[in-house]
Amino acid sequence: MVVLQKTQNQAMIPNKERNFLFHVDLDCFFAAVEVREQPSLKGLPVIVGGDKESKRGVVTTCTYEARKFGIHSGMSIVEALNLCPESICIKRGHYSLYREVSDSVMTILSSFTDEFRCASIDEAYLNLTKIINENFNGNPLPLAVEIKKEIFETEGITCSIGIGSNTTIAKMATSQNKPNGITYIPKENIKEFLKSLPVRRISGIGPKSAERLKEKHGVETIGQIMKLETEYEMIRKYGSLGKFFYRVISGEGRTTLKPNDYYGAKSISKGRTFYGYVEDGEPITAEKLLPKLIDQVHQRLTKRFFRFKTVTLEIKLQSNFKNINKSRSFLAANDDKERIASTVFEFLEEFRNTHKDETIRKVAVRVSNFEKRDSKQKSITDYFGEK
Ligand code: TTP
Ligand code: MG
Repeated sequence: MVVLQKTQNQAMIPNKERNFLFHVDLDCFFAAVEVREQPSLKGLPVIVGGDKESKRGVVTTCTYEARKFGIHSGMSIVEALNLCPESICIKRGHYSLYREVSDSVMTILSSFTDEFRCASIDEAYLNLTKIINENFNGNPLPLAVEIKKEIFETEGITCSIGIGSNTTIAKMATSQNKPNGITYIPKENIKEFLKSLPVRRISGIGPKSAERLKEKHGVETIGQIMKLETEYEMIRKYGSLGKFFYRVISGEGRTTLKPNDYYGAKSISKGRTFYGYVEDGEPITAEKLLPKLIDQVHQRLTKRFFRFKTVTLEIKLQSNFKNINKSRSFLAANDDKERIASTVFEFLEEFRNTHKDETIRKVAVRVSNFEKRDSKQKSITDYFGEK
């Protein structure tokens, strides 16, 4: 679903003067990964954290189906099960898998712009001002759709995206339309957007500050704060918070990002868990799946102008969920699809010879150790060129 909030004034502001800050947040992240791994859980109220038998623990996160019953992060399992006794509890989450998926998502996001900042395990900011003004005629929506598509195609999970003229508004916009939404708040719509929101939705206003504002001033919505017009009045009434409120309401905020230096695209990988999947009545095998994965990895590689030195085949065993990785590094960087294919199939054959009784649960192809062919900013055709 796309929520596009516009006013007639928008046409008056030249596109070149707009800033486009994106905030991307994965939907019910840990729970989404668990559902992806166990597709039979799809559509069910699933809770990560807590033990159904002993009724101990707290909800780390839960699917949107569980949220319909009022279950949320931080709630005790006892309370959650009272609200929805049929909930499925995953006692021990797969934390290393969440980290892997997060890294993969961050790699995708960081490939859209150098101005990228990872804010937590499942959220990041991107400054896409230049590319949107230069290549998308000031329309941020096609890029938001592309980002969602890449994440879904690669990791099989959804995210929500908020777009605003600064990071504060972008983050607030994300929560407006979750899960799987895109919300764009143009600068001239900020006041209208903020008016009905609870004060707590402003990033930086925690539950304690919100409680104090309610008790001391009877303030619950941002609209109530907006009744005061000047910065002076806001400071007089709310102290240092008043200065902060004035900035947010006036649309002032961070419009550039200091990138984290640890997220460049370090690898491109494409994998699939195929336990239980069948195609044309036949179980899917690694042999059948690999050409498709190799194609997808190669497409991403060339889209991003990367040349790899290392090829890896990752195999997860069904018997004990252990990963077996086989890698080979070449002296010279290249972007040759045949090289990926021959290396990967050689590794698979080796694996079949040495693990005759093992069933493969997941297979992934990874290329890494990059050199960039051309470091120019991506152009529109890199995203929407022929496939
Ligand atoms: P969030 O993005 O806050 O939550 P979420 O992704 O589960 O749900 P939403 O769709 O509302 O974004 O946090 C990301 C992950 O961080 C979440 O899946 C689980 C973990 N987490 C904790 O470990 N402890 C916590 O208190 C919270 C809130 C989240
Ligand atoms: Mg999230």
